[in-house]
Amino acid sequence: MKIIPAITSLFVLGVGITALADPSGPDKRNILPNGGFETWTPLPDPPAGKARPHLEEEKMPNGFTPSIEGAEPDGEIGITISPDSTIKHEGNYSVRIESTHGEQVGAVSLREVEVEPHTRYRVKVWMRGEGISSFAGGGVVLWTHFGPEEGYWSSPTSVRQNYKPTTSSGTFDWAPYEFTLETGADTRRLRVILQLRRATGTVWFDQLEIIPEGEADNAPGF
Ligand SMILES: [Ca+2]
Repeated sequence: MKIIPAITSLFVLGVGITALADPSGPDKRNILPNGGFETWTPLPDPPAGKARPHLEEEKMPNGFTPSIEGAEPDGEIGITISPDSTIKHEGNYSVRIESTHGEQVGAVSLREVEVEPHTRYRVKVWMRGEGISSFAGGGVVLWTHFGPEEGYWSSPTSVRQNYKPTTSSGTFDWAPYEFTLETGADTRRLRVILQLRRATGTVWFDQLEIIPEGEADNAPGF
């Protein structure tokens, strides 16, 4: 009859370990490499005729691409993307998007990550903002795109969704922002886009994570 106290102790130990885990630290279930923006690599020149944000030393975080809307290649580029080793939430760097042009949209986009169909994922990112003034519904906006195969963006089955955190303008300290999404029957790829949209000011992102949380409610059998 000594088994019951043994089970109880294990249970208490388990709860203790959970309570000690740092809730702002990384989640072990995260499937996204370099979501902490720790490693950066120089990019080749952009294709002719395509505008690109200013990049510090032409570098981007590995696995991410830069984009700009509302700019001509030979016109004013008001978006700058850089690593920040001073203002960061975890590790050695965050990624910073600065805008001096309120009609442009600057983005750091995850290329693609493999995901499972009929699965619920939590997308979580830490954000900080300084002096963000937005126009025409802009500010900090996050997007997800998912679809069946590599390069699916133009596919009719591609699913696009946008999320606007309540702290998407003004000045705010590091805070986590998260949402969940459920993949469909044929979803195999997911992209996450971090935007500073039609705004001036600066936003920092760090510790972007994509965390699988089990079967989606839309799975067969529900
Ligand atoms: Ca980091």
